[in-house]
Amino acid sequence: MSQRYTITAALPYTNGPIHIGHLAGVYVPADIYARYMRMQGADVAFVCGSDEHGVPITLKAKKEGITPQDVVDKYHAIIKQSFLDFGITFDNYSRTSAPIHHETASDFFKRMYEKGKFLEETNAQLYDAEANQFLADRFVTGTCPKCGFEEAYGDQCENCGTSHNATDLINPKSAISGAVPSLKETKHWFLPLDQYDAFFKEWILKGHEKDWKSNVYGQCKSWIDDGLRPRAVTRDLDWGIPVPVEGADGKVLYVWFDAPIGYISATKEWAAREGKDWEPYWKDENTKLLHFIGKDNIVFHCIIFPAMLKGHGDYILPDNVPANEFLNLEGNKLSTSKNWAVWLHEYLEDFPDKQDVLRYVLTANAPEGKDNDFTWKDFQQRNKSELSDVLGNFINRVAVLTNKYYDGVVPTPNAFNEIDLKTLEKLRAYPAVIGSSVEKYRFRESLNSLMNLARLGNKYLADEEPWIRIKTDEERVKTVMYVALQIAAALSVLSEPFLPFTSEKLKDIFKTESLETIGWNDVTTQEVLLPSGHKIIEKAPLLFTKIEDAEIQKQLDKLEASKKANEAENAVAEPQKETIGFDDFTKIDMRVGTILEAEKVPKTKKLMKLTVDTGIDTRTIVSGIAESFTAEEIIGKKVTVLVNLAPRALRGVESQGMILMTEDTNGKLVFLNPDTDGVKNGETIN
Ligand code: B3M
Ligand code: ZN
Repeated sequence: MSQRYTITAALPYTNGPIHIGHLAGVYVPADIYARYMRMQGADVAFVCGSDEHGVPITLKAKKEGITPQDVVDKYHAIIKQSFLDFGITFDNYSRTSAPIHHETASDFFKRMYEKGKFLEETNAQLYDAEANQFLADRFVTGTCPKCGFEEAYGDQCENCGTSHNATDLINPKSAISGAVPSLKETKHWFLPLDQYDAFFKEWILKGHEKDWKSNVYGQCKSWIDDGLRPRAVTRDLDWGIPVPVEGADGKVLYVWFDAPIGYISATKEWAAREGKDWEPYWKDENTKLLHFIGKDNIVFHCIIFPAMLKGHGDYILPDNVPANEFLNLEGNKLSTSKNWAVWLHEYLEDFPDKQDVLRYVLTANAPEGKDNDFTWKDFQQRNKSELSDVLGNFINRVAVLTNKYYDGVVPTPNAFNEIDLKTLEKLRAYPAVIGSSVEKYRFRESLNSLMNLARLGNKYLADEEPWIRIKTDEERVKTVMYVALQIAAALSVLSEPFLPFTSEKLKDIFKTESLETIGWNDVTTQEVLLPSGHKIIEKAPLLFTKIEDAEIQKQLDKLEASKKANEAENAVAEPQKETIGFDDFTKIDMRVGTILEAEKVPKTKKLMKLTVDTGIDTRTIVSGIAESFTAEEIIGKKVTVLVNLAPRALRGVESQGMILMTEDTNGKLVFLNPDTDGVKNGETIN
């Protein structure tokens, strides 16, 4: 019986599309792992789905003036499609609004309730009297009691990861009205985490010190050491799964109670579709349950959900929770609300055939042990110097030379010399080397090993120089090309978890579909992967094409636009200057004028020399507007001129006044122009 794996990837909140931070932290590593395990012959259920409840959805709906259902329908469709197009091989992508999930989550709660696993308590909770609503989770922000971060949510601080109760926040503020909340009594059901203290000490502190990642273990230890406290698992909200017990009208399950159960519902839905039994995937002690998540979800997957599973009693516990740290983008934290992100669905529009380039870069840069940064320059660079120059180059050489020398037919080798034997021996070691890194969740390392195999191929060809030897020793070249072809065939198999689209192309190039399938371990055990006489493709497509500077610039411009839009949204007007008397004001002489001529001041970036008709005279004014306008577009423009400003010399040109300007949200200058034809030059402004 093959090893069974239940692999879950965090259910994305359906309040926005997927971005590269989600991909690097969760979905790409989870997919590599699932694909690899399937290639090992494991029995895999890889499940995910949309997290459609919770305050983030309600807030988004409020902001856009639509219903929460509209929000989740919109983003569920986008997310599901983009995962598919990106080659993430979920066995099932479900959603928490599905009836099977409502039923599963309700039953789960009821069972725990009946077993007396909750505390029922009435106590004071934060309340927004203006909005007539209790404030939980993201409906309230305040200062984190642990780290002092000022934007912590009611249930969690995203800065230090701590999970707390909303009443723990210092200086809480309603996210709906901005009001300072009052307190109001309400009844809720609490999961008494403190009662699980001994269990966690045994299970995590003793049991997983060695095999869990140190960032995950460390966070868990700190919570357990701090002392676990009861957590409310119900909320006074109208969006979510109704609390299925009497006396709970108007209450729903806390989103973090229902969401992880979504993994179970997704497995059930999948099993029903496939005619399988879902239960062994969640109840058989031999099944390995793995949760791929980002670091902000650690407490929920290592403490709260396991306490639920344990309290319920029928379920296995996670074997590992390989959480990643965060990916930043061009030096700044990724943010859905600030639109500081590379959105997957937009990436796929801009780079429709480059899924693997992004998969590659996100894996090579994965924030495994610490936060990491994605930059577009690095993306462009790695596509060139790693994917094209290393992998693409090797495959291209092998395919081209095989066609050139042997009409695309794998030659029959002669006796192997020591270098050939060493190379083949190294080749056979790769499945274990790459695989053992994957099994330890070291995906960067495993990808690097895969690339080392391509490097091995390149070095072998560079040392053996078949393109030179062909003139003197045709027999030797047959052996060399044969060995190189074996490496290429191995790459077509071993690249599959990481670069699935490339792997497909490689299989086309080397026509492996006409052979018996080469499995992961066959690379080690099979003497021959591509037999002599086997025919490969005549003209191999390029694996990786160049990414032009203009394409990168377009992406950078998009980010710049987001930054500007954010700055504009958050811009606070400058404080008012000191009060002046009316007399001071009357000293200022402003007139309507017209720009007659304009030319850039040579050797300056910003300055323009203008000839302006002020109605009093025609004079020269030097103005710093050359970055915002061309000369042609401003000639003839009506402007406001401060005419009695003391003249001053700018770059040797005397400026006799000043043109009044302001700035738009993109930082572009705008004239204060009296835009009426009837106003004559020289008209005073007061
Ligand atoms: N939706 C949080 C998040 O997207 C949450 C994960 C649920 S996993 C059960 O970060
Ligand atoms: Zn904190």
